Amino acid sequence: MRLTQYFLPTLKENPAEAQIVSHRLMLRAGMIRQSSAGIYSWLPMGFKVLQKIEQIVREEQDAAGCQEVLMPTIQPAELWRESGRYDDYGAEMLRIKDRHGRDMLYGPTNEEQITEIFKASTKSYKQLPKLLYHIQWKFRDEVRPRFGVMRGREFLMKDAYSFDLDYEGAVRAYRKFFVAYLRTFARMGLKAIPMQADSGPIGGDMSHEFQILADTGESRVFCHKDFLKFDPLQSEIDFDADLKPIVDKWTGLYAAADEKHDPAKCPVPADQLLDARGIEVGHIFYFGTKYSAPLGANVDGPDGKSTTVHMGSYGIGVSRLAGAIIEASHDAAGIIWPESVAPFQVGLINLKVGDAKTDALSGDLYAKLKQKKIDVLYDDRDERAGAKFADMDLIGLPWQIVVGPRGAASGTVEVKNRKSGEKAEMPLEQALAKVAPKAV
Ligand code: 5CA
Repeated sequence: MRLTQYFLPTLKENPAEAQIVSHRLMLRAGMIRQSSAGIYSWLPMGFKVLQKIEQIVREEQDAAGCQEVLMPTIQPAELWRESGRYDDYGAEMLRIKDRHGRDMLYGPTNEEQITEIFKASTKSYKQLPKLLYHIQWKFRDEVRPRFGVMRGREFLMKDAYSFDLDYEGAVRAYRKFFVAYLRTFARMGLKAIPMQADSGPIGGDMSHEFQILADTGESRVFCHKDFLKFDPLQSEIDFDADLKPIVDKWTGLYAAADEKHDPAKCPVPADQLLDARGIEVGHIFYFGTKYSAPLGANVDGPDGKSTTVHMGSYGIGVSRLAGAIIEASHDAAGIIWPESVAPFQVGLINLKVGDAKTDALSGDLYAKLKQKKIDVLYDDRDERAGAKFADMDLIGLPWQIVVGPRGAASGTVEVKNRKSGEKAEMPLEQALAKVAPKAV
């Protein structure tokens, strides 16, 4: 993509309304634009990141055996009356009437909707277990929408639902999501720590929230320092195998959010306890028959008797993750994207647009990168070098290749790694190999 053609409305100044760094940087890097309180448009670069996050979430859900569906954003109130949540949910739920005066709502979550879909077609235990998910916009009329996309009113969530014949089956499903979540966040370069949690309005008696550590996190969290040594991507996972050992390893160490932490009862010695702030990026729940019973989701069991299915639900804050990743990975100059979610892998800077040699070398590199299917943003603007460097650091692409008149004369370019800050002069072919070692 040529920057002269790209829609990237960056800001020079810090926007006054942004209280935390990810919100500031997302606005400054032209990723999002506020529409109204807690509701955002995603501009090309922000949308690209959102789609990359979504794709990692999707791949890990699929790997765990979960099947993707797409449910509507607008739901009928009847379903929520059946579960009893229509009144319970309170002012956070956006209620709408259609032209016939029917009560509708903009879904804050989809337990009722998915249970209705499941129940319409599943009659026998032989059709179980089933794991279904979708990635869809939600609306919650939060009292205090803030921190940009981190606590929005409209936000993108991956929500998955499991259906099993009994408690044991539901625990197996719960573990699949638990492990898939560890992998999902690790692939985004995040250290996510599962913590026992309250289940809030979703209900249920087994629940973990996944918190990533970042100074600006909304909640204070406490956990054993050894968590930082764990690597969920170390080995391949067979999701059909018994996942209890992995879950036991991750739940065996102490971790608790503030409201669950009692210093007097904490089993971890002070020198091994991490006292940090966290951002909740995922939350999983087992709630048994809380929805299946009132909505009548029953199947015939092996003994021929009608049995109410056991359910769980499993959420990931997809749009929140865009902000959370920035909170966890930035410096004074801007964003530092992990490669897996970066909007482009390479930023190519032509330092002297109009100079025949730098234009030719930059154009050649641009073509070669595209040929290798490397996503590249080519800064072909006629701007000062300082402004170009500042913008490129702000948007935080993993690699920068700088083509200047001096290097162009000898056929060399400068390659900079955004994260380490390391810079080196090298010939063009070597630069290509450096920024895209795996490319064909
Ligand atoms: N039905 C369950 C799981 S499918 C559920 O709704 N869980 S939740 O309420 O915990 O939300 C799941 C995830 O969505 C949270 O962990 C958080 O990462 C994200 N999330 C929740 N509220 C917001 C919000 N207002 N803005 C952005 N992300 C949010």
